[in-house]
Amino acid sequence: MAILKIIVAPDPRLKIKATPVKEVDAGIRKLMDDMLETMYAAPGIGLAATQVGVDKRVIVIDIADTKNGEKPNPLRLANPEVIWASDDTSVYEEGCLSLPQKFEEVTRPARVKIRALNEKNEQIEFEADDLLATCVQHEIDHLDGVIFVDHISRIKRDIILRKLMKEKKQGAFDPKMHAL
Ligand code: K1U
Ligand code: ZN
Repeated sequence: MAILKIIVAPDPRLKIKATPVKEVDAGIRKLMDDMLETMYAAPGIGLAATQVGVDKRVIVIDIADTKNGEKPNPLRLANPEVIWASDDTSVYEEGCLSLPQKFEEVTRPARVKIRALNEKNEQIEFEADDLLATCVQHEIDHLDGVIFVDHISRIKRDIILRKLMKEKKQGAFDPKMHAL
C-alpha cells in the first residue's frame, strides 16, 4: 500500500469532473486501498480520487469512531450516485483534507440513497443518514469538481481560498503529505 499526496485548494485539478470506472479490477482495488491508507494517515473520514489527482470516480469512507472502541468500517465505492435524497436537510460543520483547518456549516439533504459498485464489482444500494449522509455527498461532490466552500456564500468562500493561497506561498503545508 502507499500514501498518496493530497491536493490543496485552490487547484484546477480539484475542479475536474471525474471519469466513471468501467470495472472494479485489481488496479481499482489497489487505488481504493492506497486511498484508505492515505485517509487514515491524514486523518480523515473520507477521500475522493480527485483529491489525490486520479481521474476516476472512486471514493473511500470510514466514519467509525475507533478512538471510542468502534471497529474500523471502511467503505470502498466506485461510480457512487445519489438515487434519492430527502426533502429535509441537515447542517454539519464540514472540513476537507484539501482545505486544511478550514471549517464551515453546509446544508445538505439529511438522508440519501446511494447506488455504487463495491470492491467486488457488485452493484450495491444503501441508505445513509447523519454523518454518513454528509460525508458521502461531500465525496461525490469532489468527483464532480465541487468542494464544500462552493455551498457557502461567495464572501466566505473567497476569504477561505485566499487564506489557503497565502498559506501555500508561506510553505504552511507538508510537501510529504500534500501535492502543492
Ligand atoms: O473529503 C475529504 O476531504 C475528507 C473529509 C470528509 C468530511 C468531513 C466532514 C464532513 C464531511 C466530509 C474529512 O475527513 S475532514 C477531517 C475530519 O472530518 C476528521 C478527521 C479526523 C477525525 C474525525 C474527522
Ligand atoms: Zn473534501
